[in-house]
Amino acid sequence: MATKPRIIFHIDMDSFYASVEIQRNPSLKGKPVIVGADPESGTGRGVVSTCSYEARRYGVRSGMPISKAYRLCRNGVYLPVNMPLYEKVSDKIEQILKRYADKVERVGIDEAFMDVTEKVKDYGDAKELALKVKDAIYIQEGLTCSIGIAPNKSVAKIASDFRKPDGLTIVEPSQVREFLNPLPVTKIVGVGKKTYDVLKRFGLETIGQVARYSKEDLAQIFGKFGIYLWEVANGIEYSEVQEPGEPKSFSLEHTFEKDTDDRNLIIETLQSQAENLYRQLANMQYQYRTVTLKIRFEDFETFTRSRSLPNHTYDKEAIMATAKTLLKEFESDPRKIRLVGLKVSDLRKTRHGAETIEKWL
Ligand code: TTP
Ligand code: MG
Repeated sequence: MATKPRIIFHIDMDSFYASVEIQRNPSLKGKPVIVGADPESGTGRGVVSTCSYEARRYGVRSGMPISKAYRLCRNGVYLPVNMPLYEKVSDKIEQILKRYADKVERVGIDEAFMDVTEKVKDYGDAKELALKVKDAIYIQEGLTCSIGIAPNKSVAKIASDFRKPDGLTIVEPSQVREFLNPLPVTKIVGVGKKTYDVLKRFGLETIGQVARYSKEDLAQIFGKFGIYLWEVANGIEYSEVQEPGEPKSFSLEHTFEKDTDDRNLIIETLQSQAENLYRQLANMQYQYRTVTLKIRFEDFETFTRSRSLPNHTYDKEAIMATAKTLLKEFESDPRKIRLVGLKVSDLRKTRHGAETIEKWL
């Protein structure tokens, strides 16, 4: 079944710590603000955590010793890091984001992914939604952010960094390759100085060069990371937006004591698995959308078959009904069955407790 291409946002706050400081003390607005000063002396030791865009014009950058920043920008305002404050603001932003997407994955204090595939009908719609998110953050917290919109996480992440501050960069599926090709390979998450030095030795400095390089050779050089690089470079990276600790699926398997062709026994086993899975869903407060049946025959040949329902659902009976439909394909197979398994996946957190769900059924 063809699935709808995903629409992923990556949100990254602009000069985050510095912007929070300016928001709290508006007299700093328009000034070069450098966060990371030694709390005792105000300047001197320590490194720059971040700085306002005004300070960046002087060449000040994250990670630079404060002493160097001070030489570059003597009229800057140097402030100590106030982590509890930034964490509080970060939590509030997460709450705002959750209003606009089913899934929000925070990946750092000032960035997050959102999967809005189910919320919008196309990229035009996604743009409107992104503007709403930007407005909400600005109105509630007085902060600007940059958003990248793309069919996968890695491209969305690169896109949010493409135009900053207060940027919005949209890369539709058909534009992914042309967007990525000219960019330096260091734009890919995980490509630091060491990886870059190796890639350069192979003549790979742009993402396009990596995309056209052999996947096998990259795997030889970098192992699994090489495959990841190649996939990202080709715009075919499919990792999901994942809430922390969020399970991807619930599944159960049962190996029969003796291989069997007893249809009643098979159905009963699946029925008990379906009920058990439903209980797990209800307890953990998840809806599901996809049901997968696994069958292993006596000769160990194993099949999995999945079917997605039109919508996410709490429906207890649909687990078994779907399993039965999927089982039909194997009913004419003369081999005995060794194992059956059921899985529910494509999960979505619900707002209702298990008791509420029970009452509905
Ligand atoms: P970034 O998003 O990398 O930087 P930023 O938000 O300050 O600026 P930009 O507009 O370019 O996104 O990092 C987020 C926060 O993490 C940043 O505000 C401070 C902190 N940080 C450090 O403490 N040390 C560092 O070296 C970097 C890069 C960030
Ligand atoms: Mg940022």
